[in-house]
Amino acid sequence: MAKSKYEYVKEFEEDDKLLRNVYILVRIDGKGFHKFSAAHEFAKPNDVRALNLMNHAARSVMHELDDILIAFGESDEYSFLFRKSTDLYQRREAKIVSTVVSLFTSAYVYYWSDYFQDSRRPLYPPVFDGRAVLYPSEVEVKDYFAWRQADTHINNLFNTSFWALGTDSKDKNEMLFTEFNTNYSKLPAIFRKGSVLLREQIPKEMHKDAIIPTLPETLPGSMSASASLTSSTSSTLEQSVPEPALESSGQVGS
Ligand code: DGT
Ligand code: MG
Ligand code: MG
Ligand code: MG
Ligand code: MG
Repeated sequence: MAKSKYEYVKEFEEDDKLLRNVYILVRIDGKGFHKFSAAHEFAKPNDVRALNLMNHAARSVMHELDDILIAFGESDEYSFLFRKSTDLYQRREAKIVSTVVSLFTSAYVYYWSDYFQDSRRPLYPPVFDGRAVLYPSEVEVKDYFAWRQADTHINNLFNTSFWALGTDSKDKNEMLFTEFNTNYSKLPAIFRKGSVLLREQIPKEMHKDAIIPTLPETLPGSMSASASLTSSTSSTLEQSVPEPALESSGQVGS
């Protein structure tokens, strides 16, 4: 077919291919969820329905995009790590980020009523933004997840104390325990540590539907929504994220 005289406009599109052979990390975050959580009366400081809905939306993303190895979620955000070798959309940044954000958002709305059973849909359309960051090695990847999980912990300790005390406090753990009968370390792990989704290695010939990522009950180390959490964040990630474990079976997730 002959080129139309209009086709030159295609030349205005910019090449946004991401560097090859490095990890692609996509993080999405709810826009204005301070307001969204108040409008929908999320429980304070943690609403387990909202967190489980986030996890379900992230599972949908991992189900669709096979090259995501691990995902970490907390609050109104989720991080997705792609394998170094991914050739999804020839690594075009806009295509990758927009697909993750769109799929996450539509799943969030689609599954809303499964978690908020007293309402058919949100009061207004939730919005998520997204960005891609490149990390050259496992060192940065581990530190990235350690950073996000430290954020979970710091925010949760602050928020738990804040809502219990009505104010900040010097010795939060002690006050929570002695005055509010709350043992911080016994709070649900999903509140203190966030959630991890791991892709389990399965034989190639199995149908794609068989690999819907699940939330494991127990993970090596401490990164789990429900397992008992003891070791430090960084040592946990060392066990969960090194490349051999990501690229091969067995070490993580099952
Ligand atoms: P942004 O991201 O700059 O558009 O603004 P926000 O308002 O989304 O702020 P962000 O992302 O830094 O903080 C997340 C907000 O969502 C924060 O105000 C707390 C709220 N949020 C997240 N999860 C929960 C929850 O489980 N319960 C309640 N009550 N609030 C939550
Ligand atoms: Mg923000
Ligand atoms: Mg936000
Ligand atoms: Mg946020
Ligand atoms: Mg098309």
